[in-house]
Order: sequence, then structure tokens, then C-alpha cells
Amino acid sequence: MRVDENQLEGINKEHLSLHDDTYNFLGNMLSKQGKDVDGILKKLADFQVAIPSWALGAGGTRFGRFGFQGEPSTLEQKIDDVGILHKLTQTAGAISLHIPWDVPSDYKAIKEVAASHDIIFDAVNSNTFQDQKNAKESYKFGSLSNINKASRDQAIAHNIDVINIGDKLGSKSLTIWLADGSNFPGQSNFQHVLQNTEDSVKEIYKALPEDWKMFIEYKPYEPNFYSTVIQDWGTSFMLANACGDKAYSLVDLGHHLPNTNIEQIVSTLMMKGKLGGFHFNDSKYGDDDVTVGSIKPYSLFLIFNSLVYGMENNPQNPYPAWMIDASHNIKDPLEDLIQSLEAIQEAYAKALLIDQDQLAAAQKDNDVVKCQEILQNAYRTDVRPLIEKARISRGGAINPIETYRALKVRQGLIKERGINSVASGL
Ligand code: AOS
Ligand code: ZN
Ligand code: ZN
Ligand code: ZN
Repeated sequence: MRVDENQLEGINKEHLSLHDDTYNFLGNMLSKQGKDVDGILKKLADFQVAIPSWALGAGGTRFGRFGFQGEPSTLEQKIDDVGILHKLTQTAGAISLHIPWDVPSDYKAIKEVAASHDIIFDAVNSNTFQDQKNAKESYKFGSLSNINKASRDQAIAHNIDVINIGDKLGSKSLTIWLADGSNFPGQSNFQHVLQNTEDSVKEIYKALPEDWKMFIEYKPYEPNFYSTVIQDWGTSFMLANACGDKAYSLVDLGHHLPNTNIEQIVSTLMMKGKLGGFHFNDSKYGDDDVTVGSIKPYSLFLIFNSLVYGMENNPQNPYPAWMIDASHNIKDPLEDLIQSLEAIQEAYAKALLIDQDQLAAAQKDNDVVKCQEILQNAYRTDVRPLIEKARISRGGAINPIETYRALKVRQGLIKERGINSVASGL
């Protein structure tokens, strides 16, 4: 199932006149305010977010999983799904694989499928939070932090395997997320598990190719509920520093306790040149992994304000690897990802509207009201016509969700894959 170019253009034509009206209004207004509209459009058009392979099927909770018909059951089909997203949105030009859920059987063929959709392989993710069939050692009591060396060694070897698999696909980074921690006070010695983890990540780091990066993700709780070894950005930052220049922290928006000032964490990490990766989602309570922008869009905008500032002022920080990390139980996963991509673009576009010079001047005068006005004026602008314009400039849909439905994409996938197909790996 592929999106037909002619049909896409036909649907765009129906939306074009309204788009032109709204875009002209917005473009004129922004130009009069002295904004570099073409520059902003280019940044929006260039912005690409990786799609994780595990977001393409309906997720689940421990209470059950409600499948979604036509789910991709092979790696090829997952890449095809990202191809559909990318065709419509022009923002999803990469896929992030999870090993062993997504081990390719034929590398050449897989690379060809990806190339045919104009998709690259982003960070590869290791998995030491589940025991694999026939594995000698268990991760029940931890992986890279485990008190038993044999389990640690197995987890280190797995991460090195993941690097080798990613290398064959053209990936350039490894993301490590550890479930390691404890469920009850006294269960583990905080210092020993942290030391073990540091020693283990250093071993993995030694196997990292010269042009690769390692991203270390943190998370305060879940699946462990008393302590997590890499619980916060400070721990992740410390481990990245212990490894070296190619190791970075990864911020996942759902991995903070309620009300944490994530935009400030982003600023601190970028100032120190250590923000390597980013996982988008939204959260009401914890690692909810709901649609980006569905709960706290203003926070997302403030986070993008920090990101934009960092991208423009911190050459010591590499360009971050963007990924959506979400998973759902009830929506069509592709529609949900389109909504997330739109919310990301919207927050980014609004942050690009902030006049950084004016803001710096107002900060210098300690004009608190002006500072707030500058941010809120940007936030209150309806930037959707700009995003549409950026999308059309690359051949995408003016309105991706409407187009997805008009083209009956899900029905096409069901016809091709059957109603009972189940996403592999979940
Ligand atoms: C887990 O909570 C982390 O967010 C991971 O980045 C990711 O969701 C996981 O590796 C996928 O199972
Ligand atoms: Zn994540
Ligand atoms: Zn998570
Ligand atoms: Zn999450």
C-alpha cells in the first residue's frame, strides 16, 4: 500500500484555495512584524522526526491490548507504514528500530525498501528489559547494573550486537534505556548498581564506531517503583561524561515527575553540549506516551523555545536526534502519529516566531511583562498555514489526516495484510 501521488495532488487541489487565503494572511502579518518567513518555512520543511517501530501497532497496557486491523507484522511493513506517514506529512523521514524485535533477515532488501520511501535508519534501541527466548541469563534483577556479572556481560554483548546491526543499516546512534532498579527498599545497594552501570556503559562505549553517538535515557520510575538506576538527567549526564565525547543524555518528555521544568533541563544539557536525543510524547501523570501536544501544548512550546535557542547558540551541542516515543491502545496508530507530527511542527513553528533579540533586550531591562508578551504572542499565533506551506513545498498533503481518510489508507492496509495482523515485537 502506497499513497498515490496523483490522488494526493487531487485532494490537495480541493484544499488549495482555503490554504492560499489563510497562508497569505499569515505570511503578510509575519512579514510586517519583520519575521523571516522563508527562513522559518525552510526550517519547518527540513525538520524530520524518527518514528519508532513500536508505535505502528496498537500498544497496550497490562490490562489488555486491543489490536488494530491491518497492523504491520514484518519489518518491511513497518517501514512501509513510515513511508505512508512520510509521504503525507514530509516530516517522518526516519525509522528507529528496536532489537531484537526488528532484526532484519535480509539487510540489502530492507535498505532498499527504506530508500524507496526516502527513509533513513535513526538510532537503534537495545532491549535488556525483557528476557529473550533461549537467553542464558535473566534480567529479572537488572541488566547493565545486575549484581551478577554474567547478566551484565550478556547485556553488554547485546548492546554491542545492536550496534553491529545498526551499522549494517546505516544507523549512527545507539539508545540505551534501562528498566534497571528496585521495587523495595533494601533490595539493592544504590552505589553498587550505579557503579556496575557506569562500568557496563563504558564497555559498550568502547565498541561504538568513531562516527556514532550513544544516547543514555533516564526515567524516574516504571517498571521499578522504588528506585531506578538512571532516574534523572543528572545521572544520565554523569554517565555520559564518564563515557566520553560521543555519549549524550536523551530527554523523553514522559520521563519526569509531574511539574518538572523540562525546558530548563533542555537548556542545561545543551549549554553543556550533552543533549543528544529527544523522545516526544505527552503526559498527564507519568510515562503515559499519549499523543504529542494533546495535554500540555504550552509546555511543549516552552521546551521548543529552549531547543531553538540551543540550536542557534550552542555549537557545542550536536543537532539532536528527534523521535516520537508513543504507543496507544485505542487510536489508529498512523492517525495518532500524524497528530503528533503536527503538534511537534506547531510548537517548533511557534518557537521560531519568538524574536530572540527582542526577548534578550526585555530580559536585560527586567521587563517581565514584555518577556511574557513576546512568548505568548508567538504562542497565540495560528501557525498551521505555515506548516501546510512547508509540507506542500516538499510534496506532502495540505491536510494529512483528511487525506489519509479520503485515500482509505487503513482499508487498503487491511486488504493487504488482513484484519488479524498483529504488530511483531509487541
Ligand atoms: C521507555 O520507557 C523508554 O521511553 C524507551 O525509550 C522506549 O519507550 C522503549 O525502549 C520501547 O519499549
Ligand atoms: Zn523513550
Ligand atoms: Zn518511556
Ligand atoms: Zn514515554
